Amino acid sequence: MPNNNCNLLTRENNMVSEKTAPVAVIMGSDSDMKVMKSCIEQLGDFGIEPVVRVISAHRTPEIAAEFAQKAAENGIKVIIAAAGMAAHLAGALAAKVTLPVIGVPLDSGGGLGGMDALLSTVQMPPGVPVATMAIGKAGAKNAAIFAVQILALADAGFSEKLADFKQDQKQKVIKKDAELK
Ligand code: C2R
Repeated sequence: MPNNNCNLLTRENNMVSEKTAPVAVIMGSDSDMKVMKSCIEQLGDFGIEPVVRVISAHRTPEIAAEFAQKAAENGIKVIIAAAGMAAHLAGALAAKVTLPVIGVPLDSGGGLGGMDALLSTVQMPPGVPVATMAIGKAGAKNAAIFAVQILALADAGFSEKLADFKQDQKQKVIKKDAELK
């Protein structure tokens, strides 16, 4: 898995780090990390160091089920699940939890530009929702913000950080506009 600054929950030599965090970022492959880095960084900007795992509903179905079964008791409040191609990861996790699941469809270069992942993530049957973001980097970043918005419902500290974030974003656009004049 590519190096990154977040604390990973990995299975190496049968050792599993027991890190806990309110947000988990799960991706179907380490090849998704180049895009999902922006999600992890955005969470970091809000002071959240997420649990990060590579888990595949297709390739490691037992681990996906085990992760979902233990997510709530491990302190996770929101799950972000990102995958490309026939992206069943978010839906498979949503099937097993009552926690909110945010799906990020990715363009993994299969020739369909991420539309494959978008449709497989968004078109969930009634009763098993996945809050689906835009394809790729924008969706990855928005997934982080949306997760914080969910946490902010019960945490005024996050509400304040979100208000600051919006204000900062607004000021950046106003500054760019002024620079054109
Ligand atoms: P590789 O690059 O490892 O071949 O993966 C991954 O998210 C990745 O975008 C290619 C793509 O397959 C996706 N993948 C899924 C699932 N597991 C892996 N869609 C799943 O369980 O849905």
